[in-house]
Amino acid sequence: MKITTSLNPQARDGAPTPLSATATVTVVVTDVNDEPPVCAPTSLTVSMTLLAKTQAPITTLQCTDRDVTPIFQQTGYSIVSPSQGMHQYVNEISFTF
Ligand SMILES: [Ca+2]
Repeated sequence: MKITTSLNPQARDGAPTPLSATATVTVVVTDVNDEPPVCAPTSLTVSMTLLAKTQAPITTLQCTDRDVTPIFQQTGYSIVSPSQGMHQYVNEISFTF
């Protein structure tokens, strides 16, 4: 995202018959990655029976990012706990049994 706007400030002297000049100031506001992904819910507890189908999804976790620029909105998922050795960064995540 890039927002551009222009201002035209005027300078005027203090003479009885003032003289003035103007200038153009262009302000460019660019987006930064200032929004972290947000997951809803932030915690999931899933119960399943031993008769559950294998390879079937048992839950879905969806996270969003409020940044405007597409590259700052992309979310990836990794499992960081309790399997501390497993830090795989993927574009989507699903849990299957
Ligand atoms: Ca972001």
